[in-house]
Formats: sequence, structure tokens, C-alpha cells
Amino acid sequence: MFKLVLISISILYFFSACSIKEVKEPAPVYPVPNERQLAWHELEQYAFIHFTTNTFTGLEWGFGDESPSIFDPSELDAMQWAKVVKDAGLKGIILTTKHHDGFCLWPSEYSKHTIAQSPYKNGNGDLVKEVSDACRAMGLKFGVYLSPWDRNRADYGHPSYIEYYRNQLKELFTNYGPVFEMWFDGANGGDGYYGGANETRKINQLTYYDWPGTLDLVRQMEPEVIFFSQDGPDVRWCGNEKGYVGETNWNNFNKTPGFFEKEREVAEHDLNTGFENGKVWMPAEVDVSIRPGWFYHAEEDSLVKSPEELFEIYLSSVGRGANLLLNIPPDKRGLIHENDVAALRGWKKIIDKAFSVNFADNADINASNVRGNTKLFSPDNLIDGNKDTYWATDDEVNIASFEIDLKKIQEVNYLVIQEYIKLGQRVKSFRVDGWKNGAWTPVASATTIGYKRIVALEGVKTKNLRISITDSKACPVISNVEVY
Ligand code: FUL
Repeated sequence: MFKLVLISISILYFFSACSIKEVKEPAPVYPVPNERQLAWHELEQYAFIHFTTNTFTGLEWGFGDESPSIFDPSELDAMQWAKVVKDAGLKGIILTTKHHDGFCLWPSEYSKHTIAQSPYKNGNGDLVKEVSDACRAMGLKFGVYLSPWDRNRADYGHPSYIEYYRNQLKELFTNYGPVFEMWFDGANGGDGYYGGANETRKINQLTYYDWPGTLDLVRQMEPEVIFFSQDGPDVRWCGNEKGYVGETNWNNFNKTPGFFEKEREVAEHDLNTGFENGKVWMPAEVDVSIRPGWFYHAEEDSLVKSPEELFEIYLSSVGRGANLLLNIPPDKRGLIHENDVAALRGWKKIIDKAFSVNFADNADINASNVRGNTKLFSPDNLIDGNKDTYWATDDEVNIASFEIDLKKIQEVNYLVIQEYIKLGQRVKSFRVDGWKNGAWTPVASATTIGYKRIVALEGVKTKNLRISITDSKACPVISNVEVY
């Protein structure tokens, strides 16, 4: 009897173990993002603010010999900046606390070339404080840009400058945090004032700054900070300043020493598309200015990008799985100019209109394959509004499709689709078909998905859509789909 019970228990155990195995979540496809990167992806878009003595001289790169006395915004209102940014649907501000000219927007105790030497608030101003406070008041994230290249400092190029740079990071990260992102630009070394030397200084980009040491120091002060630079480590440059990432955009990347010793064109292309088989998760950020320059110049007032141009940029950055860093430079008054405000309002209107009614909300949805035939991985998860549930197929099924029944004919303009990137980026290509005149008709096709992909469907009129994953590194794992 005892033996019989034991045998039945073992049989039961065997079968339940089989079925548990059947519904196990898909194995990750490495690399995968860390928690910090996941939170960063969810921000999708935020503002860049370039403001310094250049705003008053009309330059883009100050030489470093500008007198602080020219820094005198008459109506500066950091709350106006934060409100404009918030109303545009952007989630934070990254501020140029010090650009290449070396002028500091906070009263750094390590420098005599700061806002404290300017007429602004009679030398009692602190713009880093004003902007970080305004961000917090408006529920925005705050980030910093501290140019490594400093054309004002006499010791730029010498070891003592690194100590200066690190002391400034200590000030920024202990007095104005939390800081969500730290931006390191790539312009480094060249001619400058350098304390009166007026010469050209070249540094070795790979060794001079001892980046690993500097990043460690910052990470100790701000464990959650995301580091942006041309090649990471957390987030990479998208390879251009025009507002787009590659149509194919892998979050995977390969960081090799001397990456920038590659031909510039090759490096920029790689940054734009990432590497399908890259070893580290390093997503792209698209930095672009609403105006031709990074700083405000009155003669560019008529050249502010139109709402339609900004929407194109949105589609080719956020719509391709990258984050958008949109520069909005305040003017000499210290206000975001009326033309920029109007363009941002128009842009927000276009976005709100394009993505107002999600036809997938009440749709029926069916898939050609469901992992383990269980509800856990059902295609219903694509439209449940929960980013932590997903549709997945069986392990060997890398090519699969799902159909969305919109229940009545709709004019469809956009498909939004998201991979569950916690398990890695998988999809290499997919196609969208619409049901027209009794047959599936191709409407659009695209390559990678990643965190988010927005596909234009050109107003196709259909009741049914089919999304076919036509190539994938492993079984597809899709968390969300929306139809507008
Ligand atoms: C570059 C800088 O040289 C530009 O002036 C600007 O700040 C841009 C965002 O980064 O490296």
C-alpha cells in the first residue's frame, strides 16, 4: 500500500513538474537592461537647457575669456522653464551647469569664474539651485551636464584639473540632487583662453580624465544616476544631432577601448543602429535642439522647428525605442522664447491628437501560438495596460503572429508596440497587414522593436490587423500593443 502511494506521488510530481516546465517564462536573451536603465527607458523624453555667457555673446562655444559681468538675464524665471517643459509632456531637465567656456551657473567655491562674479542677483544667484528646485516643484527629473573640456581653466590638460572637475561634481551631486542623468559631451581639447595662455591644448581622451575613477566617485554619491556619453556606459549617443536613431535600433552595443579611433562615419553609424549581437545593454539617446544652435540667438527666432518637424523627430526617436533629449535654450531675458513655447504647444497637440483613442482597448486578440497554451502568456496581455505581463510563444517558435479584431472598421494611423525588454531585445523584423477585400494586405513593415516602436499605418481603413513577427533572435516576448 505504502509503495503504491509512493508511486502515485512520484507520478503526480512528474506530471506537475512537466507542466511547470511547460509554462516557465522564456529564458532571457542577453544582454538585458539593469533596473536603472529600465526606469530611464520609461522616461522616454526630457529637455536639455543650454544657458551660459554664450546666450549673451551669441557664441556657441565660448572661448573662456568672457567676463562674468555679461551674464545678466533681466527676467529669469526657472519656474517658467519647468512649466513649459512639463506642459510639453517632457519628464525632466538636463542643465548645462558649465559649458566649454568654463562659466559655472552655481557659485562654485573652486572657481572665480561663476555666477557669483556676475551681476545676476548681485552675485547672490545660483541657477543650478533655481532649476533643480523648479524641477522638484513641477515633478520633473533633474540632470546635469558638466563639460569636461574647460577653455577658461589655466590648468586644463594638467592633473590638477581632474581634481577641480571632481570637486565640482561633488558640489553638484551633494547640493542639488537627486540627479537622474549625468551628461558627458564629446568635445574635448582644442584652442582656448586657459587662464590667459591663449593656446591649443590636446588631451588623450582615453586616459586624461580617468573616467572609471570619476564615474565611481559620482556613483557613490548618486547610485541611481545614468551616465550618458558618446559610448556609455549606461546610455549611448545616437551618432548625430539631427533627431533620429536608426530605423534598426539595437539596445545592444559593444564597448571597445578606442572606439572613437574608428573612422568617425563608421562610429556614428554604429551608434545610430547599435549591434544585433552587442554584449552590453546601452540604449541610444537622441539629443537635438529646437533651434539650429544649442544656445539662444535672436537671429534664429524664425528658425524654431515647427510642431510637425518636432513630431517627425518624436517618431524617429521615441518611436524607434530611443529616448529624446530636446534642447530648449532660454533667451537673454532668461525666459523660453514665445516662438519656442508656441512650437512646443503645437507639438503636444499633435501628439495628443495622434494618440487619443486606442482602438485596441476593446479589441479581441488572438495569436498563432501561445506559450504553453496558458493564460499567463496569452495575447490578451498585450492590451491589459500592465507593462509586466506579456504575450510569448513556445521556445522553438520565433516566427508568429497575432490578430487584432477592432470590431468595426476604423481608420488606423499608428501602431505602438513594445517588447518586454527585461528579457532582452529579440525581434529583428515584423510586418503589419490589414484585412481588406477579403484578404490580408501588407500595410507596413519594420525591423527592431525594443522598448517601443511606433509604426505609421497611413490611415488604412480596416476592422482587423495582423502583426507578424517575421524574424526574432528567440521566441518573441511582447508586452504592449496600441492602435490609433
Ligand atoms: C556637444 C557640444 O560641443 C555642444 O556645444 C552641445 O553642448 C552638445 C549637446 O554637445 O558636444
